[in-house]
Amino acid sequence: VKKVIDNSDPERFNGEGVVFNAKLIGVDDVPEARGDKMCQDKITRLKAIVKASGEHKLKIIVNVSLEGIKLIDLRTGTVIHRHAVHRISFISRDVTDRRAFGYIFGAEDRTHKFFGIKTEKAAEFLVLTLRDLFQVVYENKKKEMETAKQ
Ligand code: I3P
Repeated sequence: VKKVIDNSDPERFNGEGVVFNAKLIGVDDVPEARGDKMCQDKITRLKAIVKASGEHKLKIIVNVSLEGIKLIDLRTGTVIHRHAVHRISFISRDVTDRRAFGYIFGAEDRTHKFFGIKTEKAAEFLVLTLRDLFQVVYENKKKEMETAKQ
């Protein structure tokens, strides 16, 4: 039985959250926390690098939950990256490829890392899910602050 995901249900990010099949194009440092052109240049570059390597991109599961984004190696089940929502500074579509997008993560040491991802279906689904997650986390935080004030 196929699990039906209600895309308007804010509770869908609770617990295990939602998952997407994808591949990791690559990861690299970027100088800024945001920027469309910077991200487009970076994803183009990362695609060229992985192509030139002749290797397959790593198959991953992108897990989206209140904990943030987890990138999991599909084959081994190992979590290879964990990114809390408040540290994700930018999400960028790849305008040349409907199945690709990237995001920027602000690390503890204040460097910015770009993660380039190729989704199995349109990247739009994942991008919109992330937008929703940010909204839900924001609303939760707001409620928390209001409760704390009372
Ligand atoms: C593959 C083709 C696939 C691509 C795959 C390539 O090349 O471009 O579309 O998967 O990448 O190897 P070929 O047609 O020469 O077999 P994606 O579309 O998911 O990128 P991969 O090897 O990195 O999985």
